[in-house]
Amino acid sequence: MSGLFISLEGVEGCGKSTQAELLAQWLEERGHAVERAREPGGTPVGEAIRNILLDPENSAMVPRAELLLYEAARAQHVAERIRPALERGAIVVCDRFTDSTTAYQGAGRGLGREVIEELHAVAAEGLKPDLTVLIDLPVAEGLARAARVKARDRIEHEAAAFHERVRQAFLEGAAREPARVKIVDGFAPLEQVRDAIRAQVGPFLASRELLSNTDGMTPPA
Ligand code: Z5A
Repeated sequence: MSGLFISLEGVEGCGKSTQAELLAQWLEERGHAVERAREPGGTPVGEAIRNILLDPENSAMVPRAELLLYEAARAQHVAERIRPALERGAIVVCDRFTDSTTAYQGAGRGLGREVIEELHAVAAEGLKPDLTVLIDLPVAEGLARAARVKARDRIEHEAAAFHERVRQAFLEGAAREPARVKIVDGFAPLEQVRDAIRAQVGPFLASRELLSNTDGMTPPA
């Protein structure tokens, strides 16, 4: 595959959606074909599953059913949109991917990393992001920001301790895979977060010889 797969991760309200759009625009301005994606969702089947997953009425959903629904939406997303976009040579900018499942269902729900990684291999057919930007933010700030813009969904109804486990799991994932997962401080002003993401993505693209205008950025060693 000739494209590039970038995911953005973090606790709710950390600014992923805002930054995913800014990153997609920046890449397009530099002449790249960009595929915008988000999980759960991104396809008609995935959006239907998303509605089930986030509906606060579905409070009886057990953790394993939740896990399988996220993975089912992902299987459809990878097959229908992500792989074809990568095969066309596009840069896929995805708001959440497998790291979210590891954090939310693995750590948040306590299902453990092993079973989840086996399911990733099935649902995503072994596909991993080339680069992941983890926008780290204290849980209380993220939930407060999210509450200002939308009603709380089923996951956001979870207790603060659940979201703390999720945040820690994201950070542990970044520590396990420092070459792929880059941490950006989400508490900084929006423009500063944007620039910090560009400072990670620009050299990465340059190292893949994809960025024609690197503005003097040098590839990482
Ligand atoms: N989930 C899961 O459990 N397992 C999985 O495998 C996957 C997902 C894939 C999806 O919800 C839920 O599914 C999510 C994880 C779970 N859990 N919850 N809840 P979603 O897609 O509806 O929402 P989200 O992914 O959690 O994101 P969000 O709440 O929409 O927030 P965001 O995208 O991170 O942030 P934002 O919308 O860009 O910004 C939020 C507000 O903050 C907005 O007013 C911005 O203008 C403001 N903002 C952004 N950046 C800043 C800075 N730097 N300073 C100040 N204010 C800012």
